Amino acid sequence: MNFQDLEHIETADKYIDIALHAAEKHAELMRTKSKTQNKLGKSKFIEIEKITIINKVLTAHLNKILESFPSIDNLPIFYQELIKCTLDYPMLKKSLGAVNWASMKITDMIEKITVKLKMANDQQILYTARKQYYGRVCSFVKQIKENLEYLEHARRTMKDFPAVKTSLPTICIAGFPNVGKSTLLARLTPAKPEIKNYAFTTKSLNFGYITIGVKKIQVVDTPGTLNRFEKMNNIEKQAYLAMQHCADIIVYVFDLTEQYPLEKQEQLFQVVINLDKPTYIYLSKTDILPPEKVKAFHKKGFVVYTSKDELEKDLIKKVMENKELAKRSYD
Ligand SMILES: Nc1nc2c(ncn2[C@@H]2O[C@H](COP(=O)(O)OP(=O)(O)OP(=O)(O)O)[C@@H](O)[C@H]2O)c(=O)[nH]1
Ligand SMILES: [Mg+2]
Repeated sequence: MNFQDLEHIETADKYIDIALHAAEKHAELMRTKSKTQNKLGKSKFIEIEKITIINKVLTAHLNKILESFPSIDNLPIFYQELIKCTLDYPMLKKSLGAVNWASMKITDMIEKITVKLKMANDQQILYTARKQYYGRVCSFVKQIKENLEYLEHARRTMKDFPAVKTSLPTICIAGFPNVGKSTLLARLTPAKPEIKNYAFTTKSLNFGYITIGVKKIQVVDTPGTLNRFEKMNNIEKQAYLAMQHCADIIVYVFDLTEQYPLEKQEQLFQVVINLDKPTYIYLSKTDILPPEKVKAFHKKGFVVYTSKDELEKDLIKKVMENKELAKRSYD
């Protein structure tokens, strides 16, 4: 899923300006083209052309907004939850409803006003009808001013959402900062995430893909320490939601080089276990650890992987042995 292509949403005033400008430009062209000598007839023709353009331009812009926003209820649950925790979900729905309402109201008026303009038997009636029409159309657009502003805010937020391929079998890598999560991602996949010798290097989800012939497995490097959900920043929330809603398997990375106390890493491991997903343990940095320390590290009920190759082999096996996951492994 990719929200990068959501188009910029203008202000209400800007849409009114665009429509009026287009109508005026069109009218100029029509004035030179109109053959009729009858002044009233010519005015009617021009006014009808103008309102037709206003209607077309405004409804095209408003409908484009509606079409470009995904139907929220049909989004994968990960994105629905992400929207709920980064945006005002009821306001987003209300705003899309308001744009739809304005578009319909504007469309509804076109027939009535065209009849009115055609029937006008003097210039004054014509101008009054036109003025009323402009007033009402502008008022419909201005009534959704805040909704347009909110949709632009939502678009900018959603543009930065991670592009998770929710249909692929997905492995999330979790663990304390600086333990080697991104390094593991780079070892399992061709991805080239930023790897630095300090904590919180990764500030968004990193993606990589294990390719097995025509099949693919998505691997996600998830940053953050997973505090209580309310205390998490947006990136940590994304990471948690990805683990909760996208992960079919979790790889938890332990680091015994004592940057972070083992006790803290165990606490986070418990949070991950509570997600109730198949979980694998990878012990990083074993090349710089005393072998006895590596040997002594056990977790009841878990295999502790120290080799990336062994881990990769078992992860692929796990995915391919599961009929449902294996079926989803085509991009
Ligand atoms: N010696 C050794 N160093 C490693 C290993 N894995 C990671 N490192 C180093 O540990 C540091 C942190 O690695 P990252 O992969 O960036 O760790 P991370 O968990 O993604 O860190 P954040 O993104 O900050 O949470 C880097 O300096 C790595 O080079 C390993 O297996 N052996
Ligand atoms: Mg990282």
